[in-house]
Amino acid sequence: MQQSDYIKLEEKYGAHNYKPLDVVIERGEGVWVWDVDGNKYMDCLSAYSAVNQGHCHPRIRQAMIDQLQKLTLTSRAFRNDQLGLFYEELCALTNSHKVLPMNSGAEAVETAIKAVRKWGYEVKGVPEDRAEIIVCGDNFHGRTISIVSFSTDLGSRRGFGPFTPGFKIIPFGNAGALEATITPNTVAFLVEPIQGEAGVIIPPEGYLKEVREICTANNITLILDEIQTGLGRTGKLLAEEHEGIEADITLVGKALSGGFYPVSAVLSNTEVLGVLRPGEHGSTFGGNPLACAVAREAIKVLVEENLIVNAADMGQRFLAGLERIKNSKIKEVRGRGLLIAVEFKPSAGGARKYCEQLKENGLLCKETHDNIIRFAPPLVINSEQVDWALDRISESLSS
Ligand code: IF1
Repeated sequence: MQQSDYIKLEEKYGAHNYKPLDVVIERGEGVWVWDVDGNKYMDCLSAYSAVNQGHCHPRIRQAMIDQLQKLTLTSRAFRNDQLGLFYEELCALTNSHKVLPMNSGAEAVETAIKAVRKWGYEVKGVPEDRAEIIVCGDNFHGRTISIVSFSTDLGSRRGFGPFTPGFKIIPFGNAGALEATITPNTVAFLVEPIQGEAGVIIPPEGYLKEVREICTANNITLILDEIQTGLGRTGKLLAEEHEGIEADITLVGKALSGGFYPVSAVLSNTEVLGVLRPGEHGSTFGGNPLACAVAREAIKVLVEENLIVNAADMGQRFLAGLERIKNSKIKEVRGRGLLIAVEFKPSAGGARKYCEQLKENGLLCKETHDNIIRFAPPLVINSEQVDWALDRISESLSS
């Protein structure tokens, strides 16, 4: 089959809820992927930070194969020999007390919303059904009805009402706005340490520290959504470390499995998760032995192959190289670790055409919000590969 045949099938039978680049990938290894015609590309999106460990990492693949031979799913009606070890290793890595395992990132977000609401009613004393959660404009936390209920992106919410109540929206990066929006019914503040989908929006220095203090002073749960920024992406295990704070609830997903399997988790440094009792929350696949075996190895690879420090070092190299590109249409280059964005001025006519050019040049990336290209290669990238990418980006982006 030709690439065009695969594309025709997708167009004919698939819902059109995406507008992908027309590249049909059949194999991946490390930072590289190959299309069905054998063309090789560097993946600078990493499946939105789900393959931080690189495509088809051999150690994670082997752990999955080994577990596949034994046991894949028991449901949580019974126990299994991987779940407790997954809990222990994830808690040790993130200094957490409790874990609630789910599958997708959105499910982890929804779980956190349920837990903090219940904590509000049972512990904080908020009147039933009056819990308020504060979120930020330009947030991205997933695509369920409750989550898009507090999205400010019209494209994510138009036509999906009626929406879930109980959310208040404030500007990102403004700690004063948080303080001013708190009421006695506020149970949590949910925020991304760096807004990924919004275009790698980095808050002012000290913002997360201020937010942490405000939440503590007002007995409000700080929920950090690290589903995209976590697990080494920004050059720290968790992005919260850049400001030396600890969230009350941390959400992880994506690279938690190295891209082999949907695995997410809600991590709690307080007893917020303690309010959930048997039968009150769950999921068929949440915490299944295959997911846990894969995640345990994915975490080990992240730590033992020093991918977090590598992300910091290679991110600096990547950012410095991008800043040297001469193109009057570039508005800003920004990033932390290997979560990097190039924002174009509106006069540039949009970022998509640069993504198309970069594809022709052997590099895959994706535009976000029309004028921004996000560069987020797997954290296994080495300096030669960074320089290879910079050569091609410079070629494609230089005016
Ligand atoms: C798509 C981007 C979008 C996330 C954060 C929760 C979730 C995500 C910070 C939900 C998921 C994915 C979803 C995917 C594209 C990608 C994405 F931000 F990464 F670029 F959409 F905005 N919190 N982000 O980034 O996790 O349920 O998807 O496992 O929807 O197209 P999920």
